[in-house]
Amino acid sequence: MKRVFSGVQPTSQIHIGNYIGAIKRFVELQNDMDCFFCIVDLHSVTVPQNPKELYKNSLQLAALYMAVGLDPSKVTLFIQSHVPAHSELAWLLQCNSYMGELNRMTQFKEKSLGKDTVTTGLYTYPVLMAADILLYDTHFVPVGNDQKQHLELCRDISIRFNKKYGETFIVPEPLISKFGARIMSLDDATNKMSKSNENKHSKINLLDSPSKIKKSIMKAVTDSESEVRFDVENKPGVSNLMTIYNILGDLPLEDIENKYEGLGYGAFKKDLVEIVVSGLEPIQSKYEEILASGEVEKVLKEGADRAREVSNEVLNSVKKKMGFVIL
Ligand code: ATP
Ligand code: LTN
Repeated sequence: MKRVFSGVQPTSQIHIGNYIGAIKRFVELQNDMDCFFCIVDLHSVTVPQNPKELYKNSLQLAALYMAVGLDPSKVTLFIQSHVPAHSELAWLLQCNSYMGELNRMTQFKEKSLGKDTVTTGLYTYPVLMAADILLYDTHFVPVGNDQKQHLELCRDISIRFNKKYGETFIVPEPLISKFGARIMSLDDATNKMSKSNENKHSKINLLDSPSKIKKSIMKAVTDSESEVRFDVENKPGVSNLMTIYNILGDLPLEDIENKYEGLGYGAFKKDLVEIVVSGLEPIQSKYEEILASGEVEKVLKEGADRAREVSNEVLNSVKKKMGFVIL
């Protein structure tokens, strides 16, 4: 069975961009592949975190993974910091990657822009991500479009390591959807929907109330026309809302255009509110059920046990190849 690995940071709330671009795809893959889905808490501390919030968000993300339909009997769900091999391989890979290639990472440039101080962890973030992936002999990595460059770096590092020390790593392939891999911010359709955007109406979180969802969608930027038409270049706001409608409402773009011909944005947005609210409702009630059941910790413990077992084998083979003494 082919292996899949992906991770989401337990920072803030999970939004529909994370869901459509990544997590929804995890659910689709779980029946056909051996999947590892990680809560990447080590990545989240590359920028300042409130410890209490980090703790709460990590368990919340585990419950959400299950609420969207990931089945712990089929997939391995775990927290990155529970598996020390991630930090260990990250160090070994840091010694096999170059500042020149990290300097090119656009996410680092964006996240450090205008900051007085930036952690070295934020700089080496992509190498830890490469370690996450390579530790599990991963074939496929489902992610949103913003992670494309990090995946390319991971491939480069693995190919270079294999050349230098002999075949060690499987070179992973990104799985990035042709459609929906970059959901845009509701308040500015030129930027991606992002957890770190402080405007709460820029995004829809999976656990948002119906009234919050309604407000955010009704406020969402469109344009001065009134035609519901998919045209990313000239109508980025409307096209973004149509993408969400298409994926959560399961209606082809052409049918959406026909349905709202002559009706304007008001009717379209009103229906989109319904679609999003009813799409998130089952996730929200399952989430409450899972939290109440108290099974999250047990699932994470079992997940970490399996993850440790699989990753230790790869870590040991890397150490052997590099010449470390293993007793
Ligand atoms: P931030 O923007 O604050 O760094 P984030 O929203 O990107 O955070 P992550 O935990 O870093 O959140 O991302 C989890 C997954 O969601 C990744 O696979 C990422 O590519 C995907 N993703 C993030 N934002 C979007 C988006 N707007 N559209 C589609 N996929 C997204
Ligand atoms: N950098 C990713 C999160 C992440 C990840 C991974 C994704 C960390 N390790 C391994 C896929 C595979 C992000 O979403 N910002």
